[in-house]
Amino acid sequence: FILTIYFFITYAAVQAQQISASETGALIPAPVSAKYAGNSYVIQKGTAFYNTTELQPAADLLAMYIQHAGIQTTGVSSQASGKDGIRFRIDSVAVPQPEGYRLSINQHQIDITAHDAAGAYHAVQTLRQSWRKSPGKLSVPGGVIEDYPRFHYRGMHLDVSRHFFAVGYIKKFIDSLALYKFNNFHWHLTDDQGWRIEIKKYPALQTIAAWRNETLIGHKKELPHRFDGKRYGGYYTQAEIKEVVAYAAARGINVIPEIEMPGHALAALAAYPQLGCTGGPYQAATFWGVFDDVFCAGKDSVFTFLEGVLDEVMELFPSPYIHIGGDECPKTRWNACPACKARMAQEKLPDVDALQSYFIRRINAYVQRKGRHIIGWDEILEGGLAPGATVMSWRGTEGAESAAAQKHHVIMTPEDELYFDHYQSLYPEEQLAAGGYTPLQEVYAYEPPLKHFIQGIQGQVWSEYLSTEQRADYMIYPRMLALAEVAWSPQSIRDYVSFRRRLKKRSTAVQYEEVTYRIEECRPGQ
Ligand code: TNX
Repeated sequence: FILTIYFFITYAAVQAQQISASETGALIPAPVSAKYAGNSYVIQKGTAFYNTTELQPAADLLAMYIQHAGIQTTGVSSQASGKDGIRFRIDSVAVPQPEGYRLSINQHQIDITAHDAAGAYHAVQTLRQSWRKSPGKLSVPGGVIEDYPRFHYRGMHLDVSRHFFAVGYIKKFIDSLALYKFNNFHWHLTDDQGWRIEIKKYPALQTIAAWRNETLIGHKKELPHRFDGKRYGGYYTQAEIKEVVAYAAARGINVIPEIEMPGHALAALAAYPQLGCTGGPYQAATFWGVFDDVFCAGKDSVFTFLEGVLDEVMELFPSPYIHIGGDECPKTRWNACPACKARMAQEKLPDVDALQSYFIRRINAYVQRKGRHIIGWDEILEGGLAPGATVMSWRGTEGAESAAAQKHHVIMTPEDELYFDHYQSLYPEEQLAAGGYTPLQEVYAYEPPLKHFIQGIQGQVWSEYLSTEQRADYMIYPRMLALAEVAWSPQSIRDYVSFRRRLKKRSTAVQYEEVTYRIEECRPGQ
């Protein structure tokens, strides 16, 4: 009987929300407020655009999406206003929240008022999620949407070291981040298994560090195809990196490069063995893990090398933040290394944790001299935090609390809830994953601690088991959409039932986004 009542209540709630879901146009993340009324605006051949100079890039982006939908517009006019059409303007009084926007739609116009350039990009993505396609037409429901983000930093990470993903995939991923109102792409470019960014000063990073011996890949049997007996890996040329950074910028997304140090450095050591404590020889790792051979903290040549790398990285990435890794650095080699001991004596460092802190502080000072800030995983707290460093807190909340107490910025990246390399169900058919169990609902229920101190949240996509784009998509979608709503929408309107219904609508848009969504209640492959 109780069950019957429970089902009835759930059913009634679903019925009630179905109405509101059609009203909210199935937007993900849910907007702060949406009131639908009046007639739709129809975008069609010849639709005019009006904008202010500042919002030209957002207007261009919208024009491009419309064109991709098969409709020729007249292009973006520099006129500030006109009678009929799509109008962009900036007004930080009418829309006081950073990244905020207001969309006002009737049969004559789409009026976009944005707090700033970022707000205009978000309005464009809301339109892109809202329109309904018919031949030669896109119709956008009439009404007013007011919207702004809950968290200032909304990020997704992608590991391209364990498996290399082509530029085309990276761009598709970035476009998808924009669609769901993320504003940062954390590009994990180096690790033990491969160095993925061209550094002109150090060519062996391309000829050696970018490749691992595929015949030795530990779990090769469980992974499909792509293993053809050749060397395995790849890297992005500097021209490709620039292309990706520009592509992201045109969608309002900042790209944060990560160069791992002092640990997770085996691939770089394979190329330049003199940078390790023992001098090698080393090989790029053939399986994920934590390895004893790391950059030697006793050698000045290590800092010269890393500064040379960072010089080129900072040329390529305008990001105010540069991620220097800092995680999982065993101190086995440092403990046995005369150069490290000499450094500790010279700098009066009490222990190897302090040596790690010395390492990070020295790199931090270099990065700061160039006007940038470092981000590191929470191990950078060990032995004392470098001034101005932002902490990505992945191992529970202790690191976050300690960093916040020291008035440092914190981004929550918790492994229990936001590691998308974990299993999504307990079905035995699930594709091989790193371990862990993080179903969609758990991501959706995530609530970060210390709201006043944290800048925002980020999802992690570690790729040891993601040997193909399809496998990566399967792990990313739809969990990334749940995270988008946690990061953007007010907590008070978060509602899993509504989210699931909106998600179902979105997943019918598969072809449009060229992404295969994993629908949670289905078994894999169904
Ligand atoms: C931990 S979190 C890692 C990665 C692994 C991941 C697997 C962190 C900073 N490092 O190297 O790929 O776990 O879930």
